[in-house]
Amino acid sequence: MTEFPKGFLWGGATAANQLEGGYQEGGKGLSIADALPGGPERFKIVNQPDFNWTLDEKQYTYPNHNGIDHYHRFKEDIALFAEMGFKCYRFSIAWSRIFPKGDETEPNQAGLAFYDALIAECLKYNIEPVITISHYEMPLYLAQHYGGWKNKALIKFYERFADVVLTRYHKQVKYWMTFNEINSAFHFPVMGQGLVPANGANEMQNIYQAWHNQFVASALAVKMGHALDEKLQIGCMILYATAYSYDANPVNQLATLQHNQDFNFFCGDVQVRGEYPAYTNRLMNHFGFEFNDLDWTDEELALLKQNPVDYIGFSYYMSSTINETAADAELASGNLIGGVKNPFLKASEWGWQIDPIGLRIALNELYNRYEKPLFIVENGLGAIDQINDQHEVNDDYRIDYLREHIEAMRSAIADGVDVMGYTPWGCIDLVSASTGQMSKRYGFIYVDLDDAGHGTLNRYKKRSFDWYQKVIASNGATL
Ligand code: BGP
Repeated sequence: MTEFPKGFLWGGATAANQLEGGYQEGGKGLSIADALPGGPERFKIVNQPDFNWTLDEKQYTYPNHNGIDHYHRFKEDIALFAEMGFKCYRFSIAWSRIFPKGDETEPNQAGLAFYDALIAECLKYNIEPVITISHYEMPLYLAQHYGGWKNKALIKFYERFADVVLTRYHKQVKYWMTFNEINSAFHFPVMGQGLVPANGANEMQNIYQAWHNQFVASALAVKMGHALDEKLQIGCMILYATAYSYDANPVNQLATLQHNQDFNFFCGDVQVRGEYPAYTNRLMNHFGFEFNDLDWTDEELALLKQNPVDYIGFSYYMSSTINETAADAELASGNLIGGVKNPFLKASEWGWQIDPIGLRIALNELYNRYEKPLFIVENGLGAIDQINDQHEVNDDYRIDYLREHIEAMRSAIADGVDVMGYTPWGCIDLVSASTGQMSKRYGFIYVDLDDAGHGTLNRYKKRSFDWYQKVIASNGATL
């Protein structure tokens, strides 16, 4: 049986806006996540033409603001991660804790003090911190007053933010990612880029301009990080969903190829290879513009070329199936990336089609394309868990999901793919990004909190907690 490499980074992943709470404590400014409506309709609401960035308490519902109160309970949470045997812990730094409005020149010391303490707590247990610099949480002020990432001014602001955290933590933190799921803006630019609909639809040209600005900002972070320490590992982070053609019809095969280019690969191609891919104008022409319509300079393109990322971080939850011809194919409702139902796969309660073999394919596709180390920084099953009177959660369905995906990862390693680590998403229950609710849970640790914000906030170990502890202790041999 293929073994996982020595030093394999087993751990778990979270994001500041989904668990910290304390949204106005320690001098933190508001972030876009603080102003997103709660509830399953959040993406519909933000795509209405009249959506704008206000903190409207009527529109806003629990629970983004309080998260799971990790801001006050991080020591308890990290101790539980340590008990599971985590080798690493992926979390993000809330930009608005460090620069409350985003365009200041001096950082907020209280915000830095929080991350000083969080990182120290990880290191106390020999847990390697893995930091996402920006995870769906830019300062709200930058979205309101600058229009989000389509404005080139944000490059400077992000550079300042990245400079502060890289300089402060580079001796303690080796692994970094510049933007969470950068390609997700294709479907929901509001979270990653702070863009709101223009004339009822997000204009694609804005999204590509925003991406270009993010690519430049990311390359600047890579450059700064390597100047501080050439051994720092700074990655990109892609939302990857393996895409299949619905059938052997060449029309669908071509659509699948283009879907892969447009969605799965475009951002990675720029960030890993350091240049815009050959299909860039094919893709942009489809949306009615071309690369030359964007605002870019030769210096920026040179910066991209000189500062590719060191590894590819990616999230993997599901695959998608591409169909352009079969009118009777049923749509895969619920998931945010679309496609049609794949008759060979089961889906989660949210319509995310569960596909461990698709992970093996993803790892092979990404490695064949880039030949750089891969880091699975999100994977997992969102489910409604039941807790009994003894505070037990028997989440065998989650164990099954994770086991099958870890087996697929092992097979990919046997295929020759270089995989650095695995950090399942939401290792402790937290607020869901797509629904803004607590009831969609991923954790090994149950948090007593409901969608209305009621609960003791007590933490309880689920059955998967003991299971994952054994997986890590055996370096993946016991599944
Ligand atoms: C990814 C995000 C995470 C996370 C996860 C699960 O897209 O990077 O922030 O939340 O998906 O999604 P959800 O919470 O919507 O189930």
